[in-house]
Amino acid sequence: MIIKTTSVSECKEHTITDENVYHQRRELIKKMGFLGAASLLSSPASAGILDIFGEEKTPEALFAQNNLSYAAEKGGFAEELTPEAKITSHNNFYEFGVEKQQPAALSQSFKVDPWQLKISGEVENPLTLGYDDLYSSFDLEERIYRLRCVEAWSMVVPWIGFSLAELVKKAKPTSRAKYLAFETLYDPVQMPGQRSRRLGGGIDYPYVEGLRIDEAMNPLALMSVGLYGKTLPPQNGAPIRLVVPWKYGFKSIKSVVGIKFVEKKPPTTWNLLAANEYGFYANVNPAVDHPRWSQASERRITTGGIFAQNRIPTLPFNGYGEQVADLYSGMNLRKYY
Ligand SMILES: Nc1nc2c(c(=O)[nH]1)N[C@H]1C(S)=C(S)[C@@H](COP(=O)(O)O)O[C@H]1N2
Ligand SMILES: [Mo]
Repeated sequence: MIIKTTSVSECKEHTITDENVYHQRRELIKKMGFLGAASLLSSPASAGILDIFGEEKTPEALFAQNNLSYAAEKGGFAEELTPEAKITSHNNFYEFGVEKQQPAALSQSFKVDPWQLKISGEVENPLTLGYDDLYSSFDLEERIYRLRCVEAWSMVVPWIGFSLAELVKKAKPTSRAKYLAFETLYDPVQMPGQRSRRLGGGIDYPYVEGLRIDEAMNPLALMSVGLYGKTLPPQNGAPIRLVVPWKYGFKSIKSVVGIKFVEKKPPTTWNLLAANEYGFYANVNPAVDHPRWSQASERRITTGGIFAQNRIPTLPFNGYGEQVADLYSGMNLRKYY
């Protein structure tokens, strides 16, 4: 078990952190006031998550030990964070309804402990992670990422999670492993969208997604277990979801129960539903419009009201081109949309 603990003193941190980011972090830590309150009030959902000192911890208490300076390490991230209340009330999670407010309303009794995430297929080391393992098997970090939905809205989210690359390394892919096939929980009793075509938007469940193995190994690809310093709320994909910040949001599959290493490109939910509108790659690309709307700009969801304009230009690869463009060199991104 590797947990990155913070040994950096507040003072030293200030000196290495750009002013903007520092204040942003202070804000975040203030919002994380739960650290006192929540960990005292709520009994741990599950006993048995141990930190490096062998002490029993809630996931939130574990998060609090972690180094939250990712944004600073990356040279600062000056964009305004989307407020937590918006990130957790404006969701796409069709298993809990197609309207933006439905997932928050219809998912609150979703049971995430026990959980099993099964890693299988073309690997030397197949493994199954239980609920506790999600928080204690890998080095947790905070990552502040833009999230750009294919519907042309976007947010800035402070995720907590671990690098997907670490999981791939642990699984030890064989030479035949070319893609990762992800699968969301199938549980129509708990997920009303899986029982009703109207609520579920006509998707054939379970929701599935995929990445090429080199995409999965890119350090930006994150398996997220929290946001704003707390465990993920059900509507954001509890207990564990993928976050691929350079791709449209639908690639960031929620409530994952399976990751299978495979030889052939796996089917993906939105591509199955409308192949001419949603490709396998789905890299954010302002130059390639959706057949029914422009992708040149987006509405950034900030502190403004629902009618706030906040229209900003969309960046190639959602602004992460420097880190990921090499993955697609020589590819025609109009054809492989
Ligand atoms: N299983 C599952 N994963 C999903 C979806 C979904 O409907 N089901 N919606 C996707 C879409 S379209 C987006 S934009 C993001 C939204 O994530 P958020 O609600 O945390 O902002 O989740 C993605 N992951
Ligand atoms: Mo989306």
